[in-house]
Amino acid sequence: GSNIKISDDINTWEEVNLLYNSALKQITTKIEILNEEFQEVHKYNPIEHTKARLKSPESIVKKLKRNGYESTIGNMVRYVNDIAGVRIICSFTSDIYKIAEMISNQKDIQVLTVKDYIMNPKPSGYRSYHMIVSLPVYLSDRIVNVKVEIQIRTVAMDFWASLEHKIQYKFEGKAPTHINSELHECAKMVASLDARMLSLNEEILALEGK
Ligand code: 0O2
Repeated sequence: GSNIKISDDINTWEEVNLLYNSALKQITTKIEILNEEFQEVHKYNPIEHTKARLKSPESIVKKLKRNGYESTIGNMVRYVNDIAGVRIICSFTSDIYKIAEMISNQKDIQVLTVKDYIMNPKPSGYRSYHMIVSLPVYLSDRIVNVKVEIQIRTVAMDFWASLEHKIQYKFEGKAPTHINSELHECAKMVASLDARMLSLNEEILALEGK
């Protein structure tokens, strides 16, 4: 209607909470619908499971501080891209790209950035596909575009990332060299496991004539 004003103005912590939580609900539903549709058409689930979380106020403030920004609502909205975060876990690397494409094709979703840490793993060995997207949240008097970070990874990548995260947390990011190189070795094994599982699955699909 004529009353609708598109604005990215978010002024209070309560508004941050409300808007990012709404964005999380919307993206979660969208992903669920895409998964169900995919299941209908292709007779298999590309998504193993999904986790959604809002970043805690403490973590948001910590991240702003780490990047040299004052803790204001404006800075949170501008510089913290993962206040709302969804993690999508799937079986095969090929599913990751299918899911990413389905999400990008949604008319009301705008993809702001993509980081493909599968093609280009992080120095730690970390692999995952990251997208920052923006989607509109409809309030009573305005539409606010809200950012959501989507991480898409295989079960094996998730297994690795969970342990690595736990280890880095324990050592406050300064783990002993032998642990880091062991983790890096494991990351390579995960990549090769993913590749072998994928080709095994493709061979089976070919036999089934799919
Ligand atoms: P948490 O606790 O998961 O929320 P930045 O977001 O500023 O760190 P960038 O480049 O904007 O940096 O974001 P990036 O690297 O695309 O994504 C950051 C997020 O990806 C992290 O969030 C982690 O969830 C995950 N991630 C990135 N690198 C690694 C890694 O080496 N190991 C593991 N286990 N996870 C990683 P946060 O906010 O750092 O942490």
